[in-house]
Amino acid sequence: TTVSNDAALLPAVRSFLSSPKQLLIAGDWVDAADGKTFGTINPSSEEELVRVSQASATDVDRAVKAARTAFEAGSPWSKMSPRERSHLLWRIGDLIDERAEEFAQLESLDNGKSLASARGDVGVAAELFRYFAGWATKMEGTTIPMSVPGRDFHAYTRREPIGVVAGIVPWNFPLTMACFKVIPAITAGNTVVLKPAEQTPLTALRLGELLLEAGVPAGVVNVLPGYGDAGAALVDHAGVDKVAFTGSTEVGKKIAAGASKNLKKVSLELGGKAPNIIFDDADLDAAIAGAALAGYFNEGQCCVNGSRLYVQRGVFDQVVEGVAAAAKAITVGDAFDPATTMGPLVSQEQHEKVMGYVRGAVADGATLTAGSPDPAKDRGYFFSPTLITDVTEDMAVQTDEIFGPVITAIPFDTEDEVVAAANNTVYGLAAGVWSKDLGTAHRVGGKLRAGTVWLNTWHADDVTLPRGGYKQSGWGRELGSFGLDDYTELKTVIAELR
Ligand code: TXE
Repeated sequence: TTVSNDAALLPAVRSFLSSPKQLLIAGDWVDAADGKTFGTINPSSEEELVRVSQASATDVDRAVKAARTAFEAGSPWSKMSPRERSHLLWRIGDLIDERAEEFAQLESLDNGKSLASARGDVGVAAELFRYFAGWATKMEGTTIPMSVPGRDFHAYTRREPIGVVAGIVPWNFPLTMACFKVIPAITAGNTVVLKPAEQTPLTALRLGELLLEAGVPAGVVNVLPGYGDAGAALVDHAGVDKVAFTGSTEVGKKIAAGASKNLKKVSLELGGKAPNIIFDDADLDAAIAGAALAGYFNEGQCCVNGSRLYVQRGVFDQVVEGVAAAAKAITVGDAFDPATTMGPLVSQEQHEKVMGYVRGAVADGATLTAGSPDPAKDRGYFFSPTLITDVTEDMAVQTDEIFGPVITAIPFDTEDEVVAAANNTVYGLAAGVWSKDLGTAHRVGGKLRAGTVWLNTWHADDVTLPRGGYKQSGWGRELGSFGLDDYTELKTVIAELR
């Protein structure tokens, strides 16, 4: 068997994994034009789960044409009323709930996150469909007065879909990231070509099956598993009107450059290096638990992960001790083991990257207060939650996004000093402040240059809330009402009343 814990798998999951996975183009499951496939790996066991068709530029062209045809005036999709779209979205949310355990098992197998964590992600995906189902009927415009002496006008705005949207997503939340792109896009009436990450294609493919089952017309959502070359081909394709990307800042820059050739619309959700600031008047129990959650949730593979911990000097030792204890209390193990509270990292590449940063910090003179630079187990991409002290601001472990369960802790004395240090980064995705003083919390939160600021909490979230990055953490905002703006064109209509 290729699955380490075969017995625990639902029959539906076993059946899904029993045949090679194909591309979804124009409502059909098809092989890649050149017949290429790749294996997707279970990070807990390092075993191949299933072969998956690998899209190339030829497949991208086929999928974009299918999405274009599905978008065109007169197509079943273009004729679907907002209310029908709303009902369809709600139905998909319910279908996901019905198949929740199946999605959770696939996500956990493919990504390595614990089953409990995967179940949480699947719940978010279902809720995202229902949240946006409400918006489909509320894409309103405004009427705007005009003042032209002696003449009468009626002017109003309409929100219209942009066209074909390319969604390119990463591996850390494979299903929810796919949903972040697909759902607002189709809510607004666009069509989509989705490229899941090469590490984690399975739940996006299963979602593709479910969308067809729910009645989404052929070609409205196409799913193309593949590597960066398929993503780049989407960015280059003249038939794509907008690119929505979540991933590394490095690739985000390539996408912005590529899309500028024909000025496609672009939204980007990129890397982060979030500062988490604990003042000495904080509720320390909550702050310590929050700091561990901030750094270690999702194996630390989270763009809003609170990786830079700043603690006021008077409570520094106490907080470091608390976070180190929390790190040591985490059970690292196979994603399917119910005792597991931290699964493996997603891939060997990611494992080597994280290990390299920790070894580098030790070589530079930093202290490992919790964790180890070496793998936690012989097999699987496991990594112990790590806390590093005696860090300086110029160390790579402090400046770079690591994307693993690694927190650095640095003491500070004054508010001005910590705000300057916190903002001294090219990133600006998230930040947090812990203080019982409302003035301190809100004042410091206001000074932090980040798209999300948590006060006395971390990772608290809802599908209703917009998110996105300042600085090199991205362009645009996702979710909430603002999240739809990036998937629509605004048309101003001016009629003269003669
Ligand atoms: O990301 P990539 P990787 C960060 C994190 C991580 C690092 C590398 O620090 O360690 O990025 O991860 C597709 N044109 N984040 O290499 O390469 C790729 O196939 C178009 C933060 O996995 O950015 C995948 O579908 N597309 C992040 C997607 O881009 C291209 C989440 C993301 O992969 C492409 C993930 C190209 N030239 C990693 N090259 C976050 N913000 O949450 C690759 N891709």
